Amino acid sequence: MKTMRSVVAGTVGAGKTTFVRTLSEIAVVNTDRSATDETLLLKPETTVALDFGRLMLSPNMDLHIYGTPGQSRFDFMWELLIQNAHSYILLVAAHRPDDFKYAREILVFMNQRVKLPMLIGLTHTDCLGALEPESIMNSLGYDMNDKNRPPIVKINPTNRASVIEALVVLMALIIESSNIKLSQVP
Ligand SMILES: Nc1nc2c(ncn2[C@@H]2O[C@H](COP(=O)(O)OP(=O)(O)OP(=O)(O)O)[C@@H](O)[C@H]2O)c(=O)[nH]1
Ligand SMILES: [Mg+2]
Repeated sequence: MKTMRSVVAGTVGAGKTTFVRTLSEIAVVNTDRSATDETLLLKPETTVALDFGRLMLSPNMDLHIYGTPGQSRFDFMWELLIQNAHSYILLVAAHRPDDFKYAREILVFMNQRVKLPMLIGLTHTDCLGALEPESIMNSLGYDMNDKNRPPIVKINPTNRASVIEALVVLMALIIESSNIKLSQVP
């Protein structure tokens, strides 16, 4: 059995835990605990270590999917998870512009440690005040016209079809980065 490992990183409340729960075929390992600080204003619980889920990709390949904590005081978990990953998704809540700077800091953290296929997942695009992808990408330090920028996918983590769609984009990036031709994939 071959195992792919993907990490779902991103800002507090962006939807990382929800993404893992929606995708996983097994009961997820979840470490959400009562929020005690400013996160409490946003939601009652927050991830303190990791979320873990699993999905069969084929009879001989599975995907282990790990959600990170959003809070930077748990960044030792970001380190641990990203060092063992084959790819990652950065989730950014499109309706919380105050968090874009922090999302950029998470990106810098990851990119200083690994060079992996990754995409930007915009969540909460259905919410009031959601910004357009171009403006969010600018805040993250990307030029929309730059051919080398990561792909952006709008994701609703509560919707399985949406989560699967993002996963397909991620898998295509992994295949592209490993120089395997799509026609060779069984
Ligand atoms: N309307 C809407 N709600 C969303 C979306 N994505 C996530 N949510 C909701 O946002 C809330 C927070 O989601 P979580 O999955 O706990 O967020 P998280 O990124 O794991 O948060 P931390 O672990 O605290 O960093 C949940 O109630 C989700 O249902 C979205 O795209 N649209
Ligand atoms: Mg979480």
